[in-house]
Amino acid sequence: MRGLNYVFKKYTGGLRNLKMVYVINNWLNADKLSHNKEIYRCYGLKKSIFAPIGSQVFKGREETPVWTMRDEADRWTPEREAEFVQFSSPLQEKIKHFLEEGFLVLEGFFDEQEVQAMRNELDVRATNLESHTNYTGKKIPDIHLESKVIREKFTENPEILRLLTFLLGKRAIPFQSIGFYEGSEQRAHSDYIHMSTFPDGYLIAAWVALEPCGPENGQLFYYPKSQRLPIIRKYNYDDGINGWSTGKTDYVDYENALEKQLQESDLEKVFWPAQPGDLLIWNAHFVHGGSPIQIKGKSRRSVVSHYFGEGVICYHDITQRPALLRF
Ligand SMILES: O=C(O)CCC(=O)C(=O)O
Repeated sequence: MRGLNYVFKKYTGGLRNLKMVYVINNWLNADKLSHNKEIYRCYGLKKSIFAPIGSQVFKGREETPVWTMRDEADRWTPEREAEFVQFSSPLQEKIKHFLEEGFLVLEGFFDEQEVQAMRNELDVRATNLESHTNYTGKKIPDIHLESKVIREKFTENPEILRLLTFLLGKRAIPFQSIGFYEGSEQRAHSDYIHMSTFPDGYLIAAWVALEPCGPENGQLFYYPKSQRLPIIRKYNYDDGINGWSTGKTDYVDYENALEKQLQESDLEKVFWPAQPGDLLIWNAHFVHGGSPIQIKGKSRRSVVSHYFGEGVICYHDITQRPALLRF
């Protein structure tokens, strides 16, 4: 089975707009989709767990996104309040900031030794071509699956998981990670077009700097309060979806639509000069990106992990696939 998965990943690039190709991939990964049987039933979704899925399936059923995004009246239920008061008061302030602004920063969350240990994990893979499954050559997808150090210190760090679980309002399940050697130079986007949920909003990300970040090596930028922008879903910009095709899987149209939305808003773009060990946590729909690298080839080692909330429908709107979860 592993062999077939490998062949699929390597050779199906040109066929990836065909829904049938993904159905085959879903069959190959049945063990990572079986949890959906119960979840689909719970949300009244009459669909095979192997079938393509996208935001159009939930059209008209969208509710106000979960409390982490907008629903202020619902934030402080007694249970949540009881858990909230167990965090230190500086962390409580950070949590309030997250609810208003869509993100929080824990400066120096990791000490020098921890940063060095995680950076080594990236460096030892720098010359190992097997790791470079991502075509950019700048990233290692799912580095937490191959690096125990990154998994234990970062992706599955109990302190981080506890905070993310609190912020999500559901148990945070590590879904994927990316180790970066260099800045991504990605245009402004929200992760929600890549990783979506029903009900809305049960995705959260944590990002750690492993060296100083600045204009020279493609520091992150973001737009505080952008989580309140209306969600741009695939059906809002791509009408190429039909019974056979996922529609376009590049997302320039999405980026253009978001850029227009940002220009029409009064949101401010902020560049973040992160220091080694700084941890950034952002909301499902928080707009961010990687700024252009001014000194080409300069490293910007960092790792990001994305987490879904337990028990919701998780899917990739951009490619119309159900998300494969390892528990
Ligand atoms: O690290 C970066 O430059 C961007 C990361 C990012 O956009 C993401 O993980 O969603």
